[in-house]
Amino acid sequence: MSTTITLVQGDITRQRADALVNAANSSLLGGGGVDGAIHRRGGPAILAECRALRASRYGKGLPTGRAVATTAGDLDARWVIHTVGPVWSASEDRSELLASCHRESLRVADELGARTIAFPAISTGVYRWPMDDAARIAVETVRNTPTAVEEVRFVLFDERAHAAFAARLG
Ligand code: AR6
Repeated sequence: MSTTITLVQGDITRQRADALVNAANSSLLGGGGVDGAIHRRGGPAILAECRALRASRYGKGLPTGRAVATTAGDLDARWVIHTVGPVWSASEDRSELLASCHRESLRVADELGARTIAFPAISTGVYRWPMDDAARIAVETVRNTPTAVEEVRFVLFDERAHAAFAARLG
């Protein structure tokens, strides 16, 4: 089964998909950007499951580059897959961690049986990763990761992000 990569410009919390990926932080307890929007629109059930994860498997938080699923609450999806992107660093190459976010999210999606998944541009907001480089890593990683997911949809918030991903998709 081959995976189709699609792009849309918009708000990821308005998307319908089996799984929506959240650009979370290690605490799993919310934040700004995509994370804030997902918890706002998804309602308290998501945070309740995140708190349970912190009380059990992830007492020290979810490590950077890893992914874990919860309910999607009131969102038009079955699951939210929370992943923690790396903070951009000019002095240290953290690309492998950003690639890992995409690989691990797809691995979790496969475990769940998700066939459609929507990703935001992980790490390109509060975590300051340059958009063109993030688009390169995201698209290359999805292309190179074997998965049963049929559609990987990148949901880009603005025209600049959409153009960066479109350029990489070719
Ligand atoms: N839908 C799609 N994309 C969005 C949305 C949305 N509703 N809102 C923002 N973006 P960010 P990060 C874009 O900051 O850089 C949080 O506080 C945004 O323009 O959400 O991985 C977490 O709790 C940018 O291009 O995630 C963490 O502490 C991209 O999504 C930290 O931010 C990612 O921006 C994670 O930072």
